[in-house]
Amino acid sequence: SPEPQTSYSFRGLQISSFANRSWTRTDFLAWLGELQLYTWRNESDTVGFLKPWSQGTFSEQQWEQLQHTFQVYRRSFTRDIWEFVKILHLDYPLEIQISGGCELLPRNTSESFLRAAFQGKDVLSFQGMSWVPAPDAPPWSQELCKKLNQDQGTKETVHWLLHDIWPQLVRGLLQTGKSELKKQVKPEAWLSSGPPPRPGHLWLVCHVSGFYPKPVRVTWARGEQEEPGTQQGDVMPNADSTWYLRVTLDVEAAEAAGLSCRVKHSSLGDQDIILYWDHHSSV
Ligand code: ELG
Repeated sequence: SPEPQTSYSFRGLQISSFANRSWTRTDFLAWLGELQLYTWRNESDTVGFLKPWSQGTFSEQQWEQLQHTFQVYRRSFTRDIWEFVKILHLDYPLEIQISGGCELLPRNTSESFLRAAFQGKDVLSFQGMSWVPAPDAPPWSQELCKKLNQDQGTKETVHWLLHDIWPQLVRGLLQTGKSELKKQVKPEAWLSSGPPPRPGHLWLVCHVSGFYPKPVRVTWARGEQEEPGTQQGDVMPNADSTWYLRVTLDVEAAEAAGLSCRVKHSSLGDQDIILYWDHHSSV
């Protein structure tokens, strides 16, 4: 059965667009697991909370300090890029995406990462205590890292964010957001048939909808035996922040009898949902 979600990863994303020498914008978004907790739009001076518990267990003052760090960073980053573009003779428009995150691990340890992409391709990441060019990055990425690595103060701040602040923030969020993070919603499931893939065959569809959290396992089976040709679709969002999944099977019409669709989800405990094709009326 699907693992109960015990580890939550924290993910932040910075999207910076530089259209020309004067037009630029930077937006930030951050998630804990599948829940978006923060948004910081270019137009805004402050980081926006998307949940009442987004501040975690940080005090007002700690949060102010953290936000101030990000305000300074946003201004400096934009200035830096304008300068790099001049020095390196890069062409507009440019898109920079910076993603970072952390995962709490057993025994009070954590793992963090920070990397940057330029025009959609990885260019550099932060490793240990320094900036490192990505494999296959353009040659100027070396120069850039050399330059960034000269700023000891910034490297210390990045290290502090990755290894102290983010894990601390996540630990707090697991407390303040406990009830929402523990939320369980049971799926509904139903069967239908799709357009026959070829003569003499049936296209069986098992729909599973309305579940939360996201991890789910849906299989077509004959008795206890999983059917080999099972095709799992992508888990898709419903509008009410639950999830939807369809799992299909192409079978010879004569073989459809005896097949069943089985749904395992944390909200169901051990009571898997089992739907039998034989009992399905509208074949
Ligand atoms: N430093 C001010 O990433 C993602 C979170 C990073 C947080 C960094 C925060 C530190 C900071 O804002 C800027 O530094 C001065 O003031 C500091 C105290 O406030 C210290 O005293 C420091 O020693 C002093 O220099 C600093 O200007 C920094 O360079 C800002 C941007 C750093 C940065 N750059 C970056 C650029 C990261 C990834 C990728 C890229 C370029 C990608 C592709 C370019 C074409």
